[in-house]
Amino acid sequence: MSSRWDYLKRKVPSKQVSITPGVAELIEKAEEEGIKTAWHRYLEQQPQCGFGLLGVCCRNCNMGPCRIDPFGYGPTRGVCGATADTIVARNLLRMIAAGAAAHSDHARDIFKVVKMVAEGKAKAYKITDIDKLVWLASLLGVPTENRNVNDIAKDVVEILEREFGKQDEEPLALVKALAPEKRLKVWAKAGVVPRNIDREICECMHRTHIGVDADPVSLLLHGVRTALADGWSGSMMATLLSDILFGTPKPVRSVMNLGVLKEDMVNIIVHGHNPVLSMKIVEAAMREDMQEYAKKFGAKGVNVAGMCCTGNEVLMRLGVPIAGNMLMQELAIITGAVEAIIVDYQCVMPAIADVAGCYHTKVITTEPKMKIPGAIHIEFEPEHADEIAEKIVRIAIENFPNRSKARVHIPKHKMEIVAGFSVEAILEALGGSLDPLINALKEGTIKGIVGIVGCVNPKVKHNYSHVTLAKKLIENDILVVGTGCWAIAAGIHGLLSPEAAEQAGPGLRKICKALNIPPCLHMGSCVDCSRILIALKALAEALGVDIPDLPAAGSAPEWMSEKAVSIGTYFIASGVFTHLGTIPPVLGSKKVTKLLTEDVEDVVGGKFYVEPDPIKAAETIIEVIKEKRRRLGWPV
Ligand code: SF4
Ligand code: MSK
Repeated sequence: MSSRWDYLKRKVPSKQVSITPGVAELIEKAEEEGIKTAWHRYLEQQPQCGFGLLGVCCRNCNMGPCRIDPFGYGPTRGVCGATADTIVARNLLRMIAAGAAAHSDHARDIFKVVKMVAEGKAKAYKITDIDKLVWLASLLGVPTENRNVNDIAKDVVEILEREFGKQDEEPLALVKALAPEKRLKVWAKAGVVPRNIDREICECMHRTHIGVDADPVSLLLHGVRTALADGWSGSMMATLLSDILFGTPKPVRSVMNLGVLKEDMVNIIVHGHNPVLSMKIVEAAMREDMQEYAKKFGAKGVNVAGMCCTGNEVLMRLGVPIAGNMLMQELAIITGAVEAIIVDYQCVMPAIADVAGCYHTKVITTEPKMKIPGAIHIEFEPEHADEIAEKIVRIAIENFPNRSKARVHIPKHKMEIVAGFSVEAILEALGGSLDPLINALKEGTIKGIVGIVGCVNPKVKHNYSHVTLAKKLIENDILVVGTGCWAIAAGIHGLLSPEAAEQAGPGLRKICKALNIPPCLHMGSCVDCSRILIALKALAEALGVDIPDLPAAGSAPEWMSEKAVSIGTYFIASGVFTHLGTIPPVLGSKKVTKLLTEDVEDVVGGKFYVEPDPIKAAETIIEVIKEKRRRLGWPV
């Protein structure tokens, strides 16, 4: 049976869909070989459903699905009587719930490994950053003096376990310990202090069930509470425990883009978000015996490259090169040079199994909660991490002779980068104190700080907004920090190297050169947006102000995931003016749109601003930063 694709024979305008070198040539290779990518499937989906785009479609019960006519000619209420305002707010709340669940469940998985280490049950792992454990323990009121590391870790995990399960109305322990006093007061006044990660997510699902919460204000406020549970506890926990387990990132040199794949080596890609197995895979692959084993199969050795945020995690701690961001996962396989792609979870397209089926590539899923038809499933067990990692590396190596050399095409492009700017690393670069940064901000040498985060999305030109916005901001002496797929876009396009300081305005350039840092700082993976919260808190407290007073902003220029909705929401709730470059599905309700882009600022100090054009967005962000500087009495 011929598919719609065969019928339409649609081609992707390969040179127009991305600014990233190597992408167009692999899209063209895919078309020559009859393989579809996300860009092709995006074309096939056109026109996308207008009701869905506006957020006015509801299928929360079986009286529906219902949709509201945004122009007022058709139905104005669902069968149950829900209005567009209710439906849009409910849908958004479910997106926040899913995003917060993804981050926080990731935290739970890391938590489980740390707990096993503390109990002596996961011999493959150890507490690497003891200072960070002691710091966290002190914040949580756990005694640390004259105690052994595992005993401290046991007490810490006992407190963190309650973040998911406690039933009282008290704030989450990490929120109480880490959020600025001023923010806690604002959240208490708005009634949005999070109490329990799982409870807030569960309550999202309850409130959005047929016949429960119909008030958009009440729904959105619970969205804020849920997102705060994610940012200041779930994601925060994932970051802190990953640092404790694997070490807090320090600046590290590496390389990014598809050219990191090697023609004469076994290429393994680690993809997803959780580093617990991928760290072990990198260790196993780098072992001398595995490198030798690869030679037996005709390769020169084993090369591991990262993809998306698992890539960011292993890059920051082991310097592993990154092959690309989310939209490049299929392209990496289309090079024909990947022996195995090992995935954990989140942002892994099910389509990679189909694409891999056209080559010799093995897709290996490793998490009990993430399986893909057509993939091999080798389940991760922390107690046997080393053995599982070795088994996977061997599978990849043994697959090398199956590679069809005639079909290999690796784009040559790659870019040198420096990544790994945790808050601690930034402090160290500043000489151990925030003072140089604060003085630079006060004088106006650096005008402000913007966190750019989030995904890539075939709705917009791949990596264009990420790079354009970042360039425009640094030209205007605004320091850019960021995470996730933005960080990979910035790296591929040369913004993560100290030499990129040449592209910055005179003030920022001077500071970057003095400190030998890039003007755009790679702070990690999506869950590491929590690092940006800690940086904002430190700055606000050092200046004696609240986060909304800082000359700072956030942006997700090409976002697509529900996690990004949760991140954006905890940014605004933490007092950050937050730009979105792709339009969220809320325009079907004027009320919800106004609440998110105007009214919410009076409640929590931050708000959303939607602008697809990155140049216009940069201009607005610069104006917002100027206004904040004026209010602080600092030169503009
Ligand atoms: Fe329709 Fe209401 Fe059911 Fe939604 S909850 S599908 S609006 S009847
Ligand atoms: S991987 S959530 S596409 S940043 Fe973190 Fe990239 Fe967004 Fe996934």
